[in-house]
Amino acid sequence: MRKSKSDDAPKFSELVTLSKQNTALIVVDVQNDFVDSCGSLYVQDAESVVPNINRMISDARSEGRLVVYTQDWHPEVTPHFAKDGGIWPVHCVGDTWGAEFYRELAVAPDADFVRKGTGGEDGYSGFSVRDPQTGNSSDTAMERILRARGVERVDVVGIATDYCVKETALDARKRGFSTVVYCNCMKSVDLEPGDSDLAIDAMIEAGVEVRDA
Ligand code: VGL
Ligand code: ZN
Repeated sequence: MRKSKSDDAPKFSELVTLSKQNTALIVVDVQNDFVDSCGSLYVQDAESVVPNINRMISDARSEGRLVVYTQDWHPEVTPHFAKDGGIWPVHCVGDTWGAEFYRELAVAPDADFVRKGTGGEDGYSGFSVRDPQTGNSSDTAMERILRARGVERVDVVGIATDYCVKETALDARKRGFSTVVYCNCMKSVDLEPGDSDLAIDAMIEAGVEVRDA
């Protein structure tokens, strides 16, 4: 006998999972120098959002969704650092403790990883880096990884709200991805008081959805 239509229809829970399939999670720079209180560019209270980030990672993995981790990954000399003409203390030098993922971050071994700044480039977005001499921008592997998996929407979490999270979210919007950031899954450097609010305003302005996880 022919099955009735309702037998074939996906259950609500299956629909929810299906609708999330094209959503990837981007975990931005949850590294010792930003998150450990001994780190050289410690972001106040960054460790407090790590359990929320881990919950997002675990949900994404249990639904079979793509998780991409970014890492700030600088050479010892780069115009990104104050000692070489930039504004930042030395941080996240490749292959040092400061560049390692924070010990409590749930790192999925089969995930994708994008390292930024490896050739001394500047910039904050997980999608692109900028040559400090020419000012030319070039893409990281991020967009290719997302497109190869048919991703249309990205959830962006991590450090820091006012730099790498913001620039990654803005770049995601520019490239046509629906983009969501979660207030309880990010923290701000706040070089100036209010930078966090300015970053959130800029993201909303660009069409990024801002909410709690
Ligand atoms: C970042 C400052 C310098 C970040 C990276 O991950 O937000 N901030 N380098
Ligand atoms: Zn950096």
